Amino acid sequence: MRMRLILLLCTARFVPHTCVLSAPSSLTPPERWPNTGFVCLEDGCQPGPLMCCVCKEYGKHQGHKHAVLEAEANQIRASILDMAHCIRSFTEEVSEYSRKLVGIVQQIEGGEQIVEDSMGMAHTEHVPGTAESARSCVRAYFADLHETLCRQEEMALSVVDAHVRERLIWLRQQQEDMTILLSQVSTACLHCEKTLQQDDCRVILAKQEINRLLETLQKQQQQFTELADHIQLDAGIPVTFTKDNRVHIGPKMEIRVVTLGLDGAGKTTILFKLKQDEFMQPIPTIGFNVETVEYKNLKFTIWDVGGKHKLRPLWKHYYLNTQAVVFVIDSCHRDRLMESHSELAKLLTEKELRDALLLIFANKQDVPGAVSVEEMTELLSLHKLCCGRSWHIQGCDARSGMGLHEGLDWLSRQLVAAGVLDVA
Ligand code: G3D
Ligand code: MG
Repeated sequence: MRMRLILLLCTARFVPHTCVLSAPSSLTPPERWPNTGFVCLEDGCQPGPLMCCVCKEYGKHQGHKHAVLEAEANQIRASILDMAHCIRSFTEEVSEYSRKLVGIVQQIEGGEQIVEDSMGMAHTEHVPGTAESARSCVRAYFADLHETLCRQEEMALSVVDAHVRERLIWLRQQQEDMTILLSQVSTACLHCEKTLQQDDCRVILAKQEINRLLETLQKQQQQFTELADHIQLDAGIPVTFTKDNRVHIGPKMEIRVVTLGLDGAGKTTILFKLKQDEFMQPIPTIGFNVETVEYKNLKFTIWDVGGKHKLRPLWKHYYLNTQAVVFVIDSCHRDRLMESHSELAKLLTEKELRDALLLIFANKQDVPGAVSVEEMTELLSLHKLCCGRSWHIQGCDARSGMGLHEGLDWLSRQLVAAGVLDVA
């Protein structure tokens, strides 16, 4: 910009000089006159002013002057004025811009400002700049994250501690049982040995008691064998993590899911289908159904809560510790889509479901004319409604089971922290 300005000023300065030096090559055409220097302005010469050097009255006529030069100079003056005007406003613009730059730098850096207190006393006050505010914002975010992580760590450790405690209690109980068993067995052995050394008459008398003893021992041996077959004595504590930093101990990860939606949407049918893989005639759910569905490495505890209008206020009692919400919509009931939308919108404002995954089943896709997944997404403005959370919409037919496992697959992928548990 600075270079351009200098160039403009140079051009302005050189224009008049060039004009003065230029000379006509002939007397005619009038458009060349502005380049001619001196003209005769005497009456007789007026119709066709000529350069004084060729005026036939040269010497008598006094009215020679730099008329054209003057006009040209005036023109140049005018253009310089114009340019000066432009430069002035340009300068103002640049100054204004510079002032703004200074202001922005101040706003970013912050600083001291003099303020008057209620007593009229002036004192300086620190005004934080945007840099400081941004840093505070980052600090607050990470402090919050840190707090959440600490809380999650405490919870995860308490899960491990509870597991270890229960396991040790059980193992110690087993140790005690084994000690008792061993002492019972050795007592029985001693008794048998003693009996063996006695005379025939006493041996015959002890027969019943020995039989009872041996029977008991056999039973205990059987129980012990069964127990030993079922229990793997392994000191390992396999720990896995969900994506929301919950800890899980054991081969199957347990996930708490709540199934919600309007009455008649197909929640119970979905639950039955997942549980038994066969269609049963559902009866309207009055309270709730709860089933455990095992799928891949996951163990879903699914709470199916009644969707009738009167029961909906009860939904919130099922939100605690819920990792996923399955919201079922009847795709062939267009009239009730807006009702579904408002119930879903209410759900999404619940604090306890803030981190819960959302799987939407667009059920009854087998019914001709059912709203497709794409149309449902559009009609319920799902992208807007579910913005900022993990959600997925899955078309399904609960009667045949079509789409149900795809939905659970999505949940599995979302729930298990990457690389921690093989859900394939
Ligand atoms: P709810 O638990 O959400 O209230 P239900 O819903 O599971 O009780 O189902 C309500 C009705 O819808 C039931 O029919 C059920 O058979 C039917 N239904 C559920 N899923 C589907 C589906 O995918 N396709 C079709 N065509 N029907 C389905 P009834 O006749 O017993 O009311
Ligand atoms: Mg039901």
